Amino acid sequence: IPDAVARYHTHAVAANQCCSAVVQEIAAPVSAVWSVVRRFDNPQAYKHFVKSCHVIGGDGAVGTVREVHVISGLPAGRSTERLEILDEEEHVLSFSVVGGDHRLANYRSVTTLHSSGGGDSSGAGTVVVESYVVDVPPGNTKEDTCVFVDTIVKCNLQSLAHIAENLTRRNCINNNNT
Ligand code: A8S
Repeated sequence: IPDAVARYHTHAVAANQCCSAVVQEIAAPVSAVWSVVRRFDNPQAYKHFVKSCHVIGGDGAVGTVREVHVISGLPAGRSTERLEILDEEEHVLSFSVVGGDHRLANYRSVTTLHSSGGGDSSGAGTVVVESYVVDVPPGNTKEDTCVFVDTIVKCNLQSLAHIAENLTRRNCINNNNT
């Protein structure tokens, strides 16, 4: 296991909490994936469950708070989230849930990007690791909670892959033309 993975994805998990991780391979360089992930103010760029997002405090640095509204049909309307880590060198973003009307109390996630594949830039890809810890809602099991959250995170990371891969394809066309 790379150092960075152990460092960022080792969580303290209390008895009433559950913890899991999702890994997604993306056929695009880390720079392209990071350009999407780093935008704490714009999660709707790849999270399809997010209807809108407004920064309600902070200047984009750690401590910035956003209010996310989710699409209808989910057991939630909004979520208030605080930026915990934004490391532009190591490509790490972490946020925690500090409020909202949903059932994922004390949710915290960490997303890290790792370059994979070919030594040359053309074949370079990215491995995304996203882990989280969350309180198990009263009346639910750890298993059910993890299935629910894993499903959301997998959707988000698959969508992230499509977007970053499309960005990369467009750049290739531009580079070949100039
Ligand atoms: C993320 C991850 C998650 C978001 C969950 C798990 C959420 O936005 C949705 C439904 C809920 O019930 C909880 O990276 C909450 O955004 C889609 C509103 C927090």
